[in-house]
Amino acid sequence: MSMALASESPPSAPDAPRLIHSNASVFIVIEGIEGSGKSTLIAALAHALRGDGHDVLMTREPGGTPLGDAVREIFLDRALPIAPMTEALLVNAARAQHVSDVIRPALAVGRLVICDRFTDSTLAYQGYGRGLELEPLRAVCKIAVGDVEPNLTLLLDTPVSVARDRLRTRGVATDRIEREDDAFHERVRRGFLELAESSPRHRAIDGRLSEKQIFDESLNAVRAAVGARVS
Ligand code: Z5A
Repeated sequence: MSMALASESPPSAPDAPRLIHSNASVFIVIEGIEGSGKSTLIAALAHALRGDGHDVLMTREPGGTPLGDAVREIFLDRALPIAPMTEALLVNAARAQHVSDVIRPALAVGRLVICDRFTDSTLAYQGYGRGLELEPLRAVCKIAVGDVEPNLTLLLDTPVSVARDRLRTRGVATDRIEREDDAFHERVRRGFLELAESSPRHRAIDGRLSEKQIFDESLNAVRAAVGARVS
């Protein structure tokens, strides 16, 4: 994935569409295992939503701020042994900064924020994947985010074998988490699904569908979430 920092909308062109939901303040999160297609979907969604007139901010975790990017380097470093609870605390330290410096201010001025991963990733990877208890993890996440919650979480549910094949084709070097075995990634996938099934603000989408099908389904869900915010 290529985003280094939270990325801003380009300046408006003279014929840019009028902002039709300038105070929508919508927070959309995209979740899924690595290689599930999140970055691909987010780029297409941001383009379409800007076409709808939204002031879109794309961001990601871990990352989104200079501190978040520094934590990301440490977090993904293959040479560094990191204990499960340290992982959870590192990503949540970065998340607290991200919420305070980027997400909350963007929502406060009515922007539409799309974030690649958020608290579900901690529950799925450090909880279901690493085996940490979920309730303490939820408490740590809550400290990091306060009252900031996604209006909609889209889960790209993609089989581990499919995601792995895609990453092989993409040819990017494996990081500290990606190199975990298939059983780990299966637990993470199951975790994401359980979290999605237990909440009305989640929508699971079959990650094996074509990019176009996933995009269409996701855009409809985002537009419905925006509609619910502004009506
Ligand atoms: N992590 C954690 O443990 N705890 C936390 O709290 C948080 C994170 C926040 C960050 O990895 C790692 O941090 C992550 C979890 C952990 N580790 N893992 N595993 P990252 O940010 O480096 O990467 P990622 O977010 O996991 O995913 P990614 O590599 O960026 O993949 P993606 O965005 O999901 O997929 P993509 O790049 O859009 O697509 C992959 C390829 O598939 C690409 O060639 C596409 O062209 C292709 N593609 C996409 N969609 C399709 C469809 N529909 N059909 C066919 N091919 C497709």
